[in-house]
Amino acid sequence: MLNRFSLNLSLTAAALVIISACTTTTQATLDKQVGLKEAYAGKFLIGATMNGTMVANNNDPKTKIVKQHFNAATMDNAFKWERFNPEPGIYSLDAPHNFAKFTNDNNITAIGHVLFWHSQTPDWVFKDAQGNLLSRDALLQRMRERAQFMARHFGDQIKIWDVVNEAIEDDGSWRKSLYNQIIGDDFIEQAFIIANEELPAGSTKIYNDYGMTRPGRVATVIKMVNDFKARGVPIDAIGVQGHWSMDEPTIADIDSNLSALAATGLPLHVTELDIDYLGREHFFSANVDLKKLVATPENNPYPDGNFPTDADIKLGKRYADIFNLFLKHHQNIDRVTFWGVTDADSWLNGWPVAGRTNYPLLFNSDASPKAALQMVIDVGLQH
Ligand code: 9MR
Repeated sequence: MLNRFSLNLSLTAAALVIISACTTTTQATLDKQVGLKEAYAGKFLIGATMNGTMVANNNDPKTKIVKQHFNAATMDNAFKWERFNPEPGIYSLDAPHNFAKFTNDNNITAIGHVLFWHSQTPDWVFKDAQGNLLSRDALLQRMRERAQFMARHFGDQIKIWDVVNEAIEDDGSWRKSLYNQIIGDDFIEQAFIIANEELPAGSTKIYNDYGMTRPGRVATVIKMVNDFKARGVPIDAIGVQGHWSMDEPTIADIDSNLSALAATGLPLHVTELDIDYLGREHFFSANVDLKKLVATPENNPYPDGNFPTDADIKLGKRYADIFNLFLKHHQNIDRVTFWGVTDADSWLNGWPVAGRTNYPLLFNSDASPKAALQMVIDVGLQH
């Protein structure tokens, strides 16, 4: 899908890389460095997750990184039910409004994360004033009101939504969340019907999950999507989170997984990419409810924030392999979003081992670029 515009950009970008390679790394050089978004122009959007501090301050170094490198953005927590609407009738809208303004001002595609998720949802959502669990109809109505509120306040700016997050277990069974217990096994279907009726026409509605290479989960996702399409249940895209580590899943597994998901005919969004450099101990998943392990010198080798260059290059190679694969599938991939901007923002500093200093993203904690950043940009420029 390389058009003349993106070719020109790539050539300009390549020239800038050569210029920057010939000079010392001054701030001016960094500012001129070709952005990730230019390196992948014409292939897919490149996004990052932002937080409330970043969207409130245009001069935050991380905000500047977003403007330079990314053309899509997602808030990490601000739209989750717990943050957004912690009690009935109480809304926390500063960060969401700042996000809408920031993305609009900077021509960045805004992603809504997330309408319905079993986690980070306050108890009151599922209960009546007496503390009893709601009926199916009452919960569906509450979900509808949330979608209506989003449409009313953010419909002009946010046109892509993670509608349901993580509702399928590793073994492919429906997660027995309160949504599932109260509504039944058609919870996901009902969520998409409501989102379709309430969000602005043309909004992209995504089913989003982690561990998409797990055979049980991917089989259910594919079956569900095909069933939805056959029965006219409105779903528009599949979100592959991409919380991966250095060796899991393998490139071959990701490759066949992307092919299998794309065979549904829906576009794919890689929604939450990061590479857990330090590893997952004995399990592989992004289930935040799992028991946390303890940091030790063995599993926390760089506690002071100094990531050695050879490790940085290893990380860059892993990312380069993954981005080469994304390019192979680019006709089916609409967006690739990193879950954070710098290492300091990553949830992987707290999971699965509490208190580790992890190095999963392309920018160091002080907002300086890693070697891995240029390696990912180079992959884009070579295509
Ligand atoms: O990045 C989010 C982190 O700040 C929160 O503490 C955490 C709580 O669950 O959620 C993180 O984001 C998650 C996302 O919303 C859904 N997929 C897994 C992400 C990482 O846990």
